[in-house]
Parts: sequence; C-alpha cells; structure tokens
Amino acid sequence: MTEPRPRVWVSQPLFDDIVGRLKAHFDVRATEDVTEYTPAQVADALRDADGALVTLNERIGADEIAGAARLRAIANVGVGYNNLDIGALTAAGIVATNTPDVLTETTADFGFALLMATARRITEAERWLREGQWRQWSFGTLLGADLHGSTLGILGMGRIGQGIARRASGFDMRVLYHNRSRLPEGIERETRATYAGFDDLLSQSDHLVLVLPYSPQAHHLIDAAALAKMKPTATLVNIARGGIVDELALVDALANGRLAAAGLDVYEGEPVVRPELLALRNVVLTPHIASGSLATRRAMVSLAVDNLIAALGEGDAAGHPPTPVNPEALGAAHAGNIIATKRQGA
Ligand code: 8YV
Repeated sequence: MTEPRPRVWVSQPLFDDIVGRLKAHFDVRATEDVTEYTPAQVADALRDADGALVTLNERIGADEIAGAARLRAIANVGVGYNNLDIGALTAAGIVATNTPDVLTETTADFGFALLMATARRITEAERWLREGQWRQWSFGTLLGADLHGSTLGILGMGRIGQGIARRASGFDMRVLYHNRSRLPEGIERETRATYAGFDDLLSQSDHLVLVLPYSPQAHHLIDAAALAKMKPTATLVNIARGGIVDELALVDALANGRLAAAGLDVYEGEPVVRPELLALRNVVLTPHIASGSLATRRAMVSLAVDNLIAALGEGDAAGHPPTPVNPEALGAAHAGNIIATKRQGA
C-alpha cells in the first residue's frame, strides 16, 4: 500500500499558479474565498494537516494546534509573524517560516510614498478638489511640510528601515534611527543614518516612520507620553503593525494640534478602522498594502511555498526551508511521527 501524501491547508486564495506547485508533493486543501476564520475554525482546519500556508489574518497559538497531531510546518506569507505563537509552535516541534527580503524594497517604496503623501497632504488635497472646494487659486492652500532638508526618524532599523534610510538620503534628509541594537558602522555609513536614543528620536524627528516588528514590548510604544515628546509640526507614519501605536492617543494628538499629520497602513483592529481616525482630515489611511506590488506579493507566496515544501521534507531543499523563523524546530519536524505521538499524549 502506498503511503498517503501529506496534507496541507492554504488559508486564503493566493496565486493559483504558484500555490499549485504544492500539488506535486501534497494533497492541498485550498480556500476559494477570502475568509475570516474564528480560532475554532483555524483549529479545525489544522486538525488533519501536516502543513499550512497562512497569512497574517490567521492567528495560531497553543489552542489552535492542540488537536493538530500531524502538523509539522506553518509557512507564513509575510515578514512579520506576530500572528504565530512561536514559543508554542517550537515546543510542539512545528517549524514556522516567513518571507523576508523579497518584500524589502517594495515595502520601503510604499513607506516613502506614505511619508510624502502625509507630509504634502496629497490625499487630503485630492479629496478637497473632488469635493468641489477649489473655487479660486490661493497662495495658502493646503500648505504641507518639506521632506528635503528635514530630519527623518526611523524606529526599527531592519532591512525595510534601511531601505527607507537609503531613499531618504536621496532626498537630502538627515536620518536618525533607533533600534534594539546599534547597527555596524559600515551599515550606518552606507545608509547615512545616525543612531539616536528613543527620546531623542522622538524629539528631533520632523517625520517619524515606524518599521519595527510587533512584540509585547512594542505594544503601544507610541503612546500619549511618546507623542508628547514629538514636535507638534511632525508627521508619523506606521507601516509596521497597528498595535505599536495607541490609536486613541494618536487621534487626540492629531485633533488637538500636537501632531501635524499621520500616515497609517496598519491598525489596531484591522480591517476595522476607528471612526475617530476616519473623521480626521490630517491622516492618510491605506489598507495594509505596503508590500502590495503584484511582483512582490507573488514573490512572497513563492517563497512561502518553497518554505513549506522544504520544511515538510520534500523537494530539492528537503529539510532546509530557506527562511525558517524557529530553525531549532527543524529536527523535530523531521521526526514527524514521534512528535505527533508525543502531542497526542501517547
Ligand atoms: C503582508 C506584512 O501583506 O509582511 C508583512 O509582515 O504585513 C505584509 O507584507 C502580510 O503579512 C500578508 O500576510
């Protein structure tokens, strides 16, 4: 009798031609429609799966994998993986992978676009024009803030932060950054970025861009106290995760002239956006699309597919997924059946 093929669950419709590559190795359970799952539905979908290809919308932790005795790998389509409880997955011998590098430049492009739109009030100006408010040309219409010659603060100086810094030096901006650890001198020189303490970054930036990974320590890092340290003329751009900013404190600062403007691609309760934010004139709001060029989204799915195939011990790179998040779980994933038996409490 032939061994049954491993089963994989693909949580959202992605690109059929790329996801189709999984079919050479696995029985694939794909999803036709964009779906919002309850935790119980995620647990159900994982129950008989050996692997899963998921997006940031699927939260997977101890509860969701409790009944998933065969599960050995989760390939996340995205560089951020705060939707996954890595501790719980590692303890269960499940490999998690993400999609770094392939989205760096596209996401940095978007961060810069959002920064420019925010500083120069581009979406606000278009709305105003479309509303028929442009009745006569006036010298003082919709005056914004310059990028050139200003100080850009970058909070989180990983690959995307560095991409934004490189773009900023082309705009003659002075670039400050704050990061968990200071970057090697060579990278500081190449990106023309200067390390600053957190408070200095807040107080000196004319424009502040958030590009740090979300973690419990980063939750509401930009709160009322942090916002109070910023210049009232400053702008804030968030392309990281919504939870880094206390949105109510942000709304208060924007509504009361303590911050000039904000550009947000991510939200605490996305896809729900607070009505208080929607009501403000001085915010640019986009629906979590920073990595969303067609080529990059395809590259992300392709890398996730490669990761899943290799993490489940198939293909040319069997056992060596290109971008694992918890490589320490790799050995365990290979001893698949042993782990499965352990997880079932046998
Ligand atoms: C993705 C992102 O679109 O990579 C990330 O961390 O936030 C976005 O680029 C998202 O993760 C899709 O799952």
